[in-house]
Amino acid sequence: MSVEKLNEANAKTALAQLDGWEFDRDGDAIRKVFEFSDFSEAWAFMNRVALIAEKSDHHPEWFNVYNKVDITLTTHDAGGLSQRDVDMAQAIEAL
Ligand code: H2B
Repeated sequence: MSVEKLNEANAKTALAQLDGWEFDRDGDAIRKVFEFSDFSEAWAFMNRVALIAEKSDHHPEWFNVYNKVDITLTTHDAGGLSQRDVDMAQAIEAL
């Protein structure tokens, strides 16, 4: 699926509405670190994100240690940040 990279203005507007998400990789990605009470809670969260990712065919780059889940969203097909990343971040926030 071809997806367009968001321009800087649209990316900033989108990010302003996403609690705790920040630009990474010179604006080509967005990132947030989630913290839970323990590994079990973190893993439960990751399971739910994984279901969203498979359903939307859009997959996070993520890193987990114990109770922390560090998520980076970028669109490889677009070579940067796209609406798909924003949609994914919103879906994660809605969990
Ligand atoms: N995930 C992310 N984050 N970016 C992509 O460009 C992407 C993806 N592309 N998941 C999808 C899968 C693509 O590889 C398949 C073929 O649609």
